[in-house]
Amino acid sequence: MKRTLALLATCATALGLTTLAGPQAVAATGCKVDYTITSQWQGGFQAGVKVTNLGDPVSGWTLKWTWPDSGQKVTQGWNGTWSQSGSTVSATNLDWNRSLATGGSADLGFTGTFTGSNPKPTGFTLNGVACTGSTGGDTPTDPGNPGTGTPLSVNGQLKVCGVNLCNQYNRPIQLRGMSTHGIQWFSKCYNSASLDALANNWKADLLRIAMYVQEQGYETDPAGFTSRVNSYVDMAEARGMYALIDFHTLTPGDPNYNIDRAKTFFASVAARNAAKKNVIYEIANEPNGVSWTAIKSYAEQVIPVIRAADPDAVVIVGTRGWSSLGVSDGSNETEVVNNPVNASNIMYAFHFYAASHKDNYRATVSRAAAKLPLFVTEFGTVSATGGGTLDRTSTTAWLDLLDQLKISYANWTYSDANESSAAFKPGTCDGSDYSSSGVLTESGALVKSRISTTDNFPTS
Ligand code: IDC
Repeated sequence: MKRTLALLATCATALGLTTLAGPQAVAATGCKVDYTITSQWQGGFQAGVKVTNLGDPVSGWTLKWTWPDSGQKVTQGWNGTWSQSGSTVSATNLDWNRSLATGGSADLGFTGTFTGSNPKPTGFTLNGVACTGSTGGDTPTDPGNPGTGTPLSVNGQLKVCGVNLCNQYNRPIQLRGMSTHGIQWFSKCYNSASLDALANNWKADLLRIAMYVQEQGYETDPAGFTSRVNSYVDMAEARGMYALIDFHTLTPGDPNYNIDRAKTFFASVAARNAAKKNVIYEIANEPNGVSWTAIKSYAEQVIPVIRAADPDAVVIVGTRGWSSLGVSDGSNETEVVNNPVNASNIMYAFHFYAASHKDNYRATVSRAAAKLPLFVTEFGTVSATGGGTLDRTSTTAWLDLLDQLKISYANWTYSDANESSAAFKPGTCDGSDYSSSGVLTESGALVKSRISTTDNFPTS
């Protein structure tokens, strides 16, 4: 009897050990959360939530917390599927950020409302495990770029590597920023105060300088517009932002109509800005009513002019059908893939207006991004007219896709134009406040909430 019992006990121990197979087979868990209120206004706020997995890799996750104040509510979140039940918030991974390696992190964010004091939450869990590495509630991290660097100082000279835009460490990055409106009309919106706000409050990485060629633009005063563009390049550089020089051809749609002007203009701005690291050249805004071969021929004449003066800068080529990769003309990206511009260190422009351009355009970008370096040099949250109703669902789908693919973008427009694509309410540029939420349109608030999240540029 005694012997049997002893044997059973031994077996049980052995079985237990077999089941556990040693201490290393127990899944290691742990996490850390950095919760930062990035801006706050009357009754509303925006926060960034960075969750870092300190345990074994996971391939699907849910982050939860409970608000200490019952008045706090998430109204719109990004980079996850968000819900709130009572005072418990949960955010579950999207397809593209489902995997978190050990030490890997996901950057989430949301806008919310509050009553009372808006305390920071505690009690974060990742897949049900408490995030004891949490800094929530006490040490907010810098909502800006990590370290002391600006987007420009961290990334330095850009280059195209594979299908990506890469920084000085040859690592893919995404730049997020704003486009001016036509500088012939809205120069009052581009001054020290507005560009300070763009860099420091919006935390933009990029200013696109939209220099129309027609419509009272460059053709009416080449020297004057050239010098205005140069001064905006300097203002962006002084604030650590990249500057995208946009030769804003629109009507007529054939860029070859302006080829002599383009050669003169780019020879001048490329020579003047060659030593700078913050300049990107966009040689034709939106070719339309013209074949890809005609656009390619234009590019192959203008690019050498830029290279002769500024050999290492990235150049962006517009595409057919208002820079839709041909889709708006019934074509698609294959015409470019099969017949690319004969030049290196170039990218192709893709533009969209969220209320007009939806799933079939997104499918094209998803496909094309595997083969072509793409840069969304212009997009709107509204219809292609620049007006109409903001399409929040489509804009969010687009920006999630661009984030996932690390495609850089600039939003039309950082201006107070009386149209729904403008970020500021009419009259804003007559004042000096470009930072408070009260001056933003619905589009401005949405785009700012996306642009102002932490960049996390790789630095090695
Ligand atoms: C629009 C402006 C509008 C102006 C019009 C013509 O928002 O105020 O009257 O141009 O100059 C584009 C173009 C961009 C358009 C924008 C909205 O690149 O110049 O701006 N858009 O229509 N492509 C698709 C949309």
